[in-house]
Amino acid sequence: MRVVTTRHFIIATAGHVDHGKSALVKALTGSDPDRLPEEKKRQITIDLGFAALKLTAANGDKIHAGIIDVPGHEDFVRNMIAGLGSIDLALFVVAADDGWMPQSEEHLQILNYLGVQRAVIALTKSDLGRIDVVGNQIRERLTGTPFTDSPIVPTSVRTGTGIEKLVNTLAIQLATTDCQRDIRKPRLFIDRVFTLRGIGTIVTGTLTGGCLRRGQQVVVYPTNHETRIRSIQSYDQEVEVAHPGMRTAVNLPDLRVDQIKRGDVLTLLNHDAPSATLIVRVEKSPRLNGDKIVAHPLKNGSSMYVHHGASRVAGRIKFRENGSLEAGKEKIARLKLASPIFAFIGDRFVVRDSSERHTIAGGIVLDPDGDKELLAVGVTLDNVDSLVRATLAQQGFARRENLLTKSRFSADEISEALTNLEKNGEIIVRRDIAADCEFWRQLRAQAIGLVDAAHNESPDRVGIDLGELRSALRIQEPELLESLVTDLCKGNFVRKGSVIRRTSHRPTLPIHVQPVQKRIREALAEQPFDPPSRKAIEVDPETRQVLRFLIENGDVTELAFDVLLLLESFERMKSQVAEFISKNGPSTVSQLRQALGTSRRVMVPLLERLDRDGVTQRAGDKRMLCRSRNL
Ligand SMILES: Nc1nc2c(ncn2[C@@H]2O[C@H](COP(=O)(O)OP(=O)(O)OP(=O)(O)O)[C@@H](O)[C@H]2O)c(=O)[nH]1
Ligand SMILES: [Mg+2]
Repeated sequence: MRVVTTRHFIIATAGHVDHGKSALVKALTGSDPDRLPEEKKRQITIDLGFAALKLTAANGDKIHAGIIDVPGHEDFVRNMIAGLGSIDLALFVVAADDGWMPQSEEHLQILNYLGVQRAVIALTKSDLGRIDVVGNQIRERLTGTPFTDSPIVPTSVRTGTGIEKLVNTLAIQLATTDCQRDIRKPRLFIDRVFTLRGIGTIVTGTLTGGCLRRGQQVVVYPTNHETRIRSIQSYDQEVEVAHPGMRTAVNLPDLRVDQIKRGDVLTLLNHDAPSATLIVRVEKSPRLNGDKIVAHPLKNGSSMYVHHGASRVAGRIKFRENGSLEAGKEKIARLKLASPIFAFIGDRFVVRDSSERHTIAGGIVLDPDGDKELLAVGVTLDNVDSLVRATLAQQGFARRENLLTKSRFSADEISEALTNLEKNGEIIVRRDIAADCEFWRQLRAQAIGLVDAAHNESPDRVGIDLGELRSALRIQEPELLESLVTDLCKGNFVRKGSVIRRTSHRPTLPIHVQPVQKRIREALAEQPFDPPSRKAIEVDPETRQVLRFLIENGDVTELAFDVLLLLESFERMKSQVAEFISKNGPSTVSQLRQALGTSRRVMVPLLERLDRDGVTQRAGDKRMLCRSRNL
């Protein structure tokens, strides 16, 4: 037996004022979406209304659709857009007595800017005639849009004509619509905030990108309020989990109503943050022409309002290239917003003019953080491989865990893309780092150049210090340096401590300082167990260089900064200490000092070193031999 599944979708109405949207929603669902007293009094929709529609697909699957009823009046377009942030299908309404009107056109453009792909057209008030004429007019107006072939259903709430047909048409359309994807990055675009006595603050919105669960820790952007979900309702039912594509009401008792507003986004706690600078591709509808104000080219540097999700934020637009944006054209631009938004790559938005009278453009987010170079214009935003490749090509490299977190792809999908691209030799993946091939090749070549230069310039040095390498390469992220060094060490390089060198490199002193080496050795050999202090030996830059060489190569042992011994002296002292103690039992510093004929200055750090090396160990104020002694 086939298991019946329930699929969730969001429908929003659209269309000119008074064309019968709310009446149609009531006829479809039985509930009146106009809930405000002002709306009832004026018989007009002012703000978003909500209803639920249960349908059954031909195969028996249940279809659960949340309907968002929007206002048609031109004064409330901003409320209308807030309802459209993430819908699956538009119920586009045109009245038979009125035909195509200004907000029919404006709403259609808004749906296009937001990338809505599906619509069912209700030709309302069919009892008032002109079905054929208006039907043809609608068809003509939809030509060239994604709704070219969308079904048109004449309806009348007066006579009941077409309502059943409309229900069936919606069911057929939704049965072949893909459900919203679960990429484990839930975002609830909040469109209502209110309080219920005894329950506290409730926010409602359309959930996208992932699930929300009762009890989860969440954060509200852009205010960064962290809180916990006490309970969730969907279509008046308590639920444990809300899925993408559901109208969702969340109880957040720890937040006050005045701490949240429409347009905020509720999401899980994560490392991302909202941003006020975005790189976008912005377009002006080719449907705008003539000398209407809305058709005027959009000037570089214009102030405007950006509608994203349920939010509306003032901002300024700056095109990458000079010049204005004309109807039918698109440009890459930087948006600077008055308040940050939590956007992902591929999110759509609508642009309205600063007086909020006209819808003037729309676009898609290319880089939600706007701090990187612009994504190549030709990138396919809905292809994860292409996006990963382009992102790495643009920024050189990324830490795997930070790559494309603000995108419409899940962490698993991104990880899989990395594996595939690496397998095809299109990118480099090393440990926690993914990089563009060319970037990696250059970085590697630069690093090798620096190691070789260090060997050439200071043949007496073991190699180059990793800190030095990091700052010469201007690397900020320790993970990148780690991956690079690991990569180099798979080839002809070795790392010892914090130094990297060519495997073949043997440090040598330049000829002209050879006499200095001789002098130092003689000075240290004169009283081998109590040699002069470093200060006395290291009198100029040359002796400093040679001493460092001798220490790095192990010819001179550095007991303390100021106490240096020739290696052979150190070895002799070590065996004499061991011999003395094994003959005389545990001994004090002073006994050993006298026995070896040295000073406390040398003996104290010597014994500390022998303790560390596991030759001796403390026993009160005496030293005894270490049990598992390595001589
Ligand atoms: N004759 C007739 N009148 C209708 C029909 N549908 C709606 N009306 C009337 O048209 C008027 C407007 O209907 P609404 O449903 O409020 O229109 P709307 O599109 O929601 O309007 P806004 O939300 O303000 O944009 C009301 O007086 C309805 O009774 C219909 O099928 N036939
Ligand atoms: Mg209405």
